[in-house]
Amino acid sequence: MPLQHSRSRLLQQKAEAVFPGGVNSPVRAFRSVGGDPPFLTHAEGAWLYDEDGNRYLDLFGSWGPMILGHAFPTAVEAIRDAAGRSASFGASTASESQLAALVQRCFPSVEKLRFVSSGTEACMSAIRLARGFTGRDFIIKFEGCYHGHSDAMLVKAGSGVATLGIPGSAGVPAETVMHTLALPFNDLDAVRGAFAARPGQIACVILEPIIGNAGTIPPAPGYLEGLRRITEQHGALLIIDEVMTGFRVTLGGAQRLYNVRPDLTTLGKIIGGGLPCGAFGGRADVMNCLAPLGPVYQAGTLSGNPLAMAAGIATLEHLIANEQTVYPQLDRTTQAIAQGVATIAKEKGVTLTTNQVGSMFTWFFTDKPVTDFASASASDTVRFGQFHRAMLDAGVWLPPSQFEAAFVSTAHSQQDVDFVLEAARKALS
Ligand code: HOZ
Repeated sequence: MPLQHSRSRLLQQKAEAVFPGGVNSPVRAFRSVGGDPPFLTHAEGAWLYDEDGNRYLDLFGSWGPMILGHAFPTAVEAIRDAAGRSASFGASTASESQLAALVQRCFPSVEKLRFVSSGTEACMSAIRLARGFTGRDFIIKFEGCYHGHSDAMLVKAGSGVATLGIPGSAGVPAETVMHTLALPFNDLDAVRGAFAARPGQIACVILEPIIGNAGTIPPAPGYLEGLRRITEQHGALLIIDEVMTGFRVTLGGAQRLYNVRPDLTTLGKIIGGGLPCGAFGGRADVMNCLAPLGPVYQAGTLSGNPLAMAAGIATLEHLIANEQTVYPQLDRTTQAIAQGVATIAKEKGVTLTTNQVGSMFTWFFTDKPVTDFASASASDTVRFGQFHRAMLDAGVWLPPSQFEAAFVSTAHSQQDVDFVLEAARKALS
């Protein structure tokens, strides 16, 4: 029997009167999967609760930050404690340096950093910095990678842009993106070609090292190392966007997993323990180009916000102290879910390609390997929508788009794995 969403439906109608599409971020409207977006009241551990009294096993983790599950006790306590001392100062606090030290412990390539309020800001600032440092205008990004919604990045982007089939956003002047080169992912020849065509003009290459915003797509063996070599040869910076993968696929992100040292790294999601926070950082000589030391401007009233710092510190301290148990556990749970459902699909004659790296994964409805945005887009997204609705009805909340990664947390238990497999048996019937 389908779940009842009458209160959520009413709230959605009210929301549509004030928010475009009834939402404050487009993919939340469930347009590409259909059905009513449930309105949530609270969450605990791996479970989400909605206005109609339904509960759902959470496989999207607020799009990535909730690696320890919802309402993780020490994070809640840290946020409460910080809030009692003021929600914002707009001035320096010791907590900023404390979180910075934890970030540096996980990411040795981050010699200096800046906190910002979102992944969008982190990527936008890193690109400006790369341009300022090199004195060059062109940037290379990859099709299906999403680096936030700043103008220069809205070219062949993943996430909501891919979900809604928007080729590039209206409102972005052609002049703003004329220096953005969007190339196919996992194709080093395309990158070599772009550098050959524009010698001395390309400031940086930015990428999601494991794409999450076109569904999960890992890098081919040698791809990241190849990008490192090419950027070095041409005096361009390599920016690894670890907004999704940072503290997720290993404590030190994808750069540790694949042993590649970028010039700059962007971070978000887990770094703020669920509160709005991002960061960008890397080589000290590059970071020293930022104002007030250098000519590249970047600022923010809520940068280094004390609540976000407190939640980030509590989260990273837990991950660092428990690294040896947390990451193997996340891998095992995710493997059991991702491969378990793949096996059920096979038994039922449903063709699935399952991409998984650590605790991020995606089921694509295709029999072909998914290695780039073209192959992700060729999968059956209508079938994904049907699957999404059936899983939601069976009590499992997947990301509401084929072009978003699913995330598992440390709060997911063996019973939760069994619950997902049972739901999939129904959904794939
Ligand atoms: N860009 C986010 C994940 N890729 C989606 C954010 C949201 O809709 O809340």
